[in-house]
Amino acid sequence: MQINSFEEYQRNYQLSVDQPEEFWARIADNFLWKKKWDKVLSWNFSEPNIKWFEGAKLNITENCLDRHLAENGDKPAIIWEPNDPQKDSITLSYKILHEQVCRFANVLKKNGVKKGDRVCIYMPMVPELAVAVLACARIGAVHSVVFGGFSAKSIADRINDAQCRLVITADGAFRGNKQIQLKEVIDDALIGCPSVEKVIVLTHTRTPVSMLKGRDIWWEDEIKLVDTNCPAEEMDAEDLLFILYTSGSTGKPKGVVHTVGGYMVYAGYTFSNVFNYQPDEVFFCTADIGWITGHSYIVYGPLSQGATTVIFEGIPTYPDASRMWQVVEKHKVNILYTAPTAIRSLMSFGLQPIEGVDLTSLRVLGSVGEPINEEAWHWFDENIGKSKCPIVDTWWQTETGGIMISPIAFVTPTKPSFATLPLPGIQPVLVDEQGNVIEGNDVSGNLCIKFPWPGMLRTTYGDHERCKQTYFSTYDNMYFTGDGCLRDVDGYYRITGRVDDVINVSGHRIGTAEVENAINMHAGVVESAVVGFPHDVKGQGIYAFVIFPNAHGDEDLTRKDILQTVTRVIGAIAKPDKILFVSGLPKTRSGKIMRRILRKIAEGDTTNLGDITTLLDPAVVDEIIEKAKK
Ligand code: 6R9
Repeated sequence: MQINSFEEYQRNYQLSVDQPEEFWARIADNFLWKKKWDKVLSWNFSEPNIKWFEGAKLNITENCLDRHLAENGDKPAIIWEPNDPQKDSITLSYKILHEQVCRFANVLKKNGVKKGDRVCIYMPMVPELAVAVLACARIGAVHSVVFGGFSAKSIADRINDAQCRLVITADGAFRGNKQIQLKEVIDDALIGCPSVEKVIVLTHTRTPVSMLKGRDIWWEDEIKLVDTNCPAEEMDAEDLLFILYTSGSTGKPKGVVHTVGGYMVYAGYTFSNVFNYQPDEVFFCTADIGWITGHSYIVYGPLSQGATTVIFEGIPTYPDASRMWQVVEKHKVNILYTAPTAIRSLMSFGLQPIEGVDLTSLRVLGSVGEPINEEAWHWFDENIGKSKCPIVDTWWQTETGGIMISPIAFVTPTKPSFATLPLPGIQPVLVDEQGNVIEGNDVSGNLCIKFPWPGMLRTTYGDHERCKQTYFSTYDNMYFTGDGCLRDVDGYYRITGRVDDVINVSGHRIGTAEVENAINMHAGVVESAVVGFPHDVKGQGIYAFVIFPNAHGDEDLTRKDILQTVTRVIGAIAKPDKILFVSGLPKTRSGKIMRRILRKIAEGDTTNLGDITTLLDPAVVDEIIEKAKK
């Protein structure tokens, strides 16, 4: 299923458009099914109702583990690199990983988890996180991984939305020179989560934690009570595999739902092709498993292809800015998949951290999460890839399950800051505000996809109407991505950023409405408006305009109070970079905040604010501009 030339790509692409069912059936044949499908695809984008490989039976963990045992049982499946470089790394072979997954799956069963039950996972980046994820999949439980940076309230909202029965966590996590008290956060969250019956706690940082009788149990104790024999649950292709929450235009994060068969095929196919993965290569994706990139390209994609995948607990700048390169050298990484924000941050340390580090193992570089600026692209290319490694700038989303528009390494000619061309099976269209499809090249518009692909979301958990409204109602019969995009003279795609009220901070999606809700929870705040602004390292920063009538006393302290409130409500990742106290917000006569104006002010570009005559009180704009200058 690997594409090896541009001509082959074109042939495959054409086939995927002309005969999508034949195309995907052929790809799906490379996976292990307990029973093959009756029908490859049935769909409509109006309800929406999307089914891939209907009637097929499988278990994704047999594809990620069992099928590699006979020939590759001793091959490393996971290489774990700890936060502290002085500590030993750990390698788990496919055989050992299989054993651990089966054993932990039995722990879940013993604690009452059944097929279809939801399990929340809130863990550090340790091998046991992958074990927990795969153990859920083994028994047909639906995992909902929550990133370690979210607050107790965010976790509680997610647990309640999915009605999770069990939580898997650890005492704490190491991140650079910080420790995060994960169990404490879970304890706070669970005060408001009646659906949770059991909490399994892994020891990692070994900080003191409270253990509630009847509810909290230790991972290490539980695994002693079960054996390693756990037959894989037979799943329908369209059974739920996982829920992953992501931000949108409205205040409440959505639980994006992925199903077993299509997701597996798409994650595996894109992994194998985009990175041109070769047997025995080491693949290092620097994302956290708490995000979709980690789901698809640390766990499911690589393991389904029998690859060796690196799990890195730490951060690129700890203990110093050479760490990521040290990890590459130490584990002889062949493919490095990271984010523009990490590249920009490491760029700022100059070339010294790379000096003397052996990066010759690298063959392919990847970028994901946000637009990569040309400067960062060239720096990555020249200093890390030594101008020899193709860079795959991969555009995709939590909702798409896997990479959508991207070069295929060694196949697609690249162009800095362009995601280039759609992968086989993906039919992008650019649409104007009125919903007209924009044909031809050298054009830009809103990016939509007009035909289903196996990895696409099926629904938003517990609220199908919301899925329809968010993705399938803006334009008829199309999936709307929320991104703006241009197609250049060569037909190459360049993603220009979100066109909705979502900000992309260091590759993390944050809804402006979510941040506003959090700020507004502070007792003294009357109203707030949040917009994104260009940030040298993070890509975008968060700028909050806040009406706080009594902030005059100590503005700095009030700012800190607001940051603390946001940290409590969402998590530290959503803290505004700038807070400006204002006496009013620019509103239209119908009461809508004109964000366009605030965005301009946040960018520091006040020369052309456009038409402000429709504002209720135009004077407020001058006041904000004056304050923003200070
Ligand atoms: C995989 C992931 C999705 C949003 C997406 C877009 C932005 C992702 C990008 C990119 C430009 C790329 N995005 N990859 N923008 N070039 N190569 O990041 O999923 O967290 O859901 O974010 O990220 O705006 O809509 P997710």
